[in-house]
Amino acid sequence: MDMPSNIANTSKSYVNELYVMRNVEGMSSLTVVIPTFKERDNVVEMAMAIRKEYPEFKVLFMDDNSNDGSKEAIDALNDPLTQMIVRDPAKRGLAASVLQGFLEADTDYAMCMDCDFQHPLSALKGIKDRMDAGADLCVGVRYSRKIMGFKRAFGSRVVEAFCKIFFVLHRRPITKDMMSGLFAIRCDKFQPVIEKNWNSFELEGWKVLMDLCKYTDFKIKIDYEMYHFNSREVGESHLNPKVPIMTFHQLWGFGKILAKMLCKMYGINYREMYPNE
Ligand SMILES: Nc1nc2c(ncn2[C@@H]2O[C@H](COP(=O)(O)OP(=O)(O)OP(=O)(O)O)[C@@H](O)[C@H]2O)c(=O)[nH]1
Ligand SMILES: [Mg+2]
Repeated sequence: MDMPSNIANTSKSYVNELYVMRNVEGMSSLTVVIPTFKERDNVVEMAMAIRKEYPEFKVLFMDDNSNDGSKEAIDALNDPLTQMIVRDPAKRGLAASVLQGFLEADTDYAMCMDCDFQHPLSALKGIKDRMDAGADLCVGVRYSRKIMGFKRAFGSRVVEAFCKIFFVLHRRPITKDMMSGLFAIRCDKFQPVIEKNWNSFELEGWKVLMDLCKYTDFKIKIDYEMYHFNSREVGESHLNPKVPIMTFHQLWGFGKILAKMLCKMYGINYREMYPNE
């Protein structure tokens, strides 16, 4: 394929060559939003793996001030479709990172996924195809959670079932995997919802999909893509006792009572977590 000389001369880096060779005529329609905290050992591998499989996707890392060289490593790739935004340390939060990334996206769709390869890259194609076919929201659904270990997988199922009951009672939409960290949205439909409800979201929480279902004010066309969930190979898990507390806190009034009870159990100060209540 002949490359326009002005583009061919811009960079000799591997990623840029891939970009030029395979994407020069295409426009990105999807941004992969990846929240990161201390993922130095994964970011470059992730950026390059996505670029290789999906030359036209934009990649947006939303980093919570890791200060571990992640930003420098991503900048050094010199990939025009990949960037890392380092967030305000005072506003740290996994959900805040994902939601801000969704607002930053200037493509038709935005998808979130983790940076530790637990979500297989092969699933991204199916999700994108389903969005192209007209879905507002496509949720990646894990075939099995066994890889998390029996206790955690069981806990995840029980908490999810519990959350679903609350959503049904409050007449809010549910999805097959409410806890999934792999899903895509239509930006034109969801960005206004995020802007309007920013202060109501559980911004430090982890269950972003659940909050989007909670606050969305239109009938969502939902589709699903099944995938095999992997285990984290490199880097450290960030899971901590505050995660289930924040998940319960998303469940309206009764959920907040449960969150307070969990705080007592774990010896965590609820008032410090939610000073405005
Ligand atoms: N921006 C941001 N990203 C975070 C934060 N905490 C975790 N992450 C990222 O969110 C993603 C999911 O975190 P993980 O630690 O993998 O959580 P998990 O998948 O539930 O746990 P494991 O199964 O043990 O890996 C990863 O890409 C993390 O780097 C945070 O406070 N801010
Ligand atoms: Mg993980």
